[in-house]
Amino acid sequence: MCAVANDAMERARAIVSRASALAVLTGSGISAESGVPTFRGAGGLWRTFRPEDLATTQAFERDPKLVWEWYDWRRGLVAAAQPNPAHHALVTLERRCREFTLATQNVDGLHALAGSRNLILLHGDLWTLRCVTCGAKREDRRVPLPVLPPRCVCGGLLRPGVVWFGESLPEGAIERASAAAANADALLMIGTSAAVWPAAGLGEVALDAGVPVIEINPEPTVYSDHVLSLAGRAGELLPRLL
Ligand code: BJW
Ligand code: ZN
Repeated sequence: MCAVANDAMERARAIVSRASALAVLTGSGISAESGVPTFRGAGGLWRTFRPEDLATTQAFERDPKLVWEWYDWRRGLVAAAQPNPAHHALVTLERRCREFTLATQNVDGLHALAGSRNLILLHGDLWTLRCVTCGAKREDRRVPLPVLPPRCVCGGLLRPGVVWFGESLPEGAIERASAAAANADALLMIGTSAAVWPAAGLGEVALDAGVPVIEINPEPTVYSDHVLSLAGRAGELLPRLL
């Protein structure tokens, strides 16, 4: 028996089927059914690890080896994961829409692996390494990395190419995602607690512009009372939405 009321699902279907321009924001919950841990809530990474020890520039400056050991472990989890029906459903939606923008907070690369094209990586990605000295970037998918912490050819430390707390998002990323949310026929917010800014603000951007927002999440968020909320797992509900 599905928890989502049929009329909520029907309303969401009507909005999505009429939309020719869609914006989507995803968070770690969309990859939960692929076996990738979320951050908050039961089993979330921040239940076991402190973000200030592992996901800030200060933590990296203090102990780059410790930070890299954690990222190397996570790279291993993600390397073993495959896109799930929710990632695949978004690829189908992209093919159907005239305009489709997928802004993800995820660093796991599963949207790209599934075949999503117009992607905005708000928080970077796990497979890009960046030199803290010369700024050079390189892709490295080896798991585990042979030496921790890895070093650049210039001798500088390489860091994970992700966005830590207190850091700016990649140039232009939030601006492009905001423009997509404000100009879409609907915004889908999938598998995010909407606790982290500025990504969480995309829902407000859409609501302020009069764009209908559909949320898919088994747990309520700050948006749930203000949008069309489908309570359930993305891997089940997104394919039904199509
Ligand atoms: C399912 C499911 C299933 C489960 N199906 N769903 C304004 C106000 C307040 C604070 C700030 C602000 N502006 C900036 C800040 C500070 C900070 C911030 O937001 N802090 C808050 C926590 C208070 N933001 C920043 O520092 C950002 N930078 C910035 O704004 O720069 C300018 C600036 C700096 C300083 C001051 C002011 C301005 C950068 C944020 C970087 C976030 N980095 C991380 C780590 C990335 C690298 C890594 O992966 O290691 O990004 S933290 C972590 O949270 C990760 C995620 O992308 C992000 C969001 O989490 P997400 O994806 O929503 O996951 P969860 O676990 O929270 O939620 C999962 C959801 O899925 C749950 O709701 C489940 O129910 C659901 N779910 N199974 C569907 N099957
Ligand atoms: Zn370098």
